[in-house]
Amino acid sequence: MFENLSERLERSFKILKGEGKITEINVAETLKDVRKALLEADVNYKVAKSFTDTVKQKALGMDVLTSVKPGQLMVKIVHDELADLMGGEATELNLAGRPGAPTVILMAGLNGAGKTTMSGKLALRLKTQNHKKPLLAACDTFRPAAMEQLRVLAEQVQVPCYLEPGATDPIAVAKNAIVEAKQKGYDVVIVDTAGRQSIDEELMIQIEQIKAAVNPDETLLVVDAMTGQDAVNTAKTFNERLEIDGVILTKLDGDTRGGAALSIRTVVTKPIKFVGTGEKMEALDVFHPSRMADRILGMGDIVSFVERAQQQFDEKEAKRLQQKIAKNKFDYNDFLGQIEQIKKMGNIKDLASMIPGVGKAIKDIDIDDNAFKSVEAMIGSMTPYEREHPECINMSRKMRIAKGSGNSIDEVNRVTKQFEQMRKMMHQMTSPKMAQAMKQMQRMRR
Ligand SMILES: Nc1nc2c(ncn2[C@@H]2O[C@H](COP(=O)(O)OP(=O)(O)O)[C@@H](O)[C@H]2O)c(=O)[nH]1
Ligand SMILES: [Mg+2]
Repeated sequence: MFENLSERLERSFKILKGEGKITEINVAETLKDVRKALLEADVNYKVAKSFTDTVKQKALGMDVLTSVKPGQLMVKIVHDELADLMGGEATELNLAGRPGAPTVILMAGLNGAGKTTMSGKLALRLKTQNHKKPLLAACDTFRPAAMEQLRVLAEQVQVPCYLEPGATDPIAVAKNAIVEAKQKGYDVVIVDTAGRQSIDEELMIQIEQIKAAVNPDETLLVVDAMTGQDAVNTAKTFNERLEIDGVILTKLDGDTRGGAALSIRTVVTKPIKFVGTGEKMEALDVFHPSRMADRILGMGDIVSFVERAQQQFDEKEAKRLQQKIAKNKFDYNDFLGQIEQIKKMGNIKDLASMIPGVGKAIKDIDIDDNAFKSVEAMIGSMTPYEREHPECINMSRKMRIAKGSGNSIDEVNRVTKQFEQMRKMMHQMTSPKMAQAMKQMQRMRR
């Protein structure tokens, strides 16, 4: 599955091998290659572009972890973004149903996409995994052989099949199947429908009418993953007409390039719920975006390694700072660290403009990384002792710092004063008294 894409991505990451750190230049180079790999896999070009843009932003804003190499970090970021692209979490079928009525699942799609096969697979899964009593409804009255095909599959998975030999009206068959289910106590009805070679008006009107008649809990669109971007376009059209609940990708066992799996979620904004991986009735998998990303990259070990390193780094750093603040020991080194963090988050103006009400106000003011330059210079002119003991900075030390950093004494005064205020405020927020006051306030709100 997706062998070519996996290989191409792995080659892209090689660009970062031997590089000491992530820079604008080596990230741009790597991502140019990643984007090419995605396009070759038939991923929608807009999706590929926004994907690499996001990865770039994340890569440049990442914490520097000495234990993690740039190539490894990139694998992790690309992995997470791939999973995100495919929907993040797996999406369940809605089987809750309505009181007194069976859950109805409507299968839609083009001819040969795998609807009938998937109907059989779903019936088997619902029976064995969800302990349901499904009924298969043969509503492809367009081809008599299609009804027979479903009957044979139903027998194979030992699920009853509702069929009206010689019927020509799929809407009537679907309605009758639901009546039968109610009478006989089946709790899920899977409605298999006819397809066409390509989307045509007649097919769309017919499936719309069936949908209106049976009011399904789940309308699932079955698409052939081998058809790449065509599958994405089919899904888009069906969704516009039919308001589908999810997509099933079939034939992922074949020579699939991956474009459909990677683009559908973004283009159609509907989740992929299942994938078909063979002709056998058992060849059905729940679609797990994260596991699919694992498979595409084939580098699960690196991903979990980076995850662990990041977690440890975050926790250790957060705890250390917390303890320092609690002891009122937050110093200029910590302050510098915080400035670094803020700078890594990207352009500050962009960030600040996201705060409601601020956007316009700062539009004409030039805020960028330079905003910290003079503060950084001041801290740079402090001795290690002064950085760790902010309270020792007296007038003569301030004068030396001002001279060393090219700032006026007023400016140094202002910064040190603000630092002391900030330190005091942070300390108060962690003190037991403060915690008590917060609790009291919360109680008052209830
Ligand atoms: N390899 C493979 N073949 C499949 C898969 N799903 C369906 N098929 C085959 O695709 C063909 C068309 O399937 P069918 O269910 O009749 O499609 P329908 O016209 O949409 O009902 C059949 O030969 C199936 O065996 C799959 O996941 N993998
Ligand atoms: Mg069929």
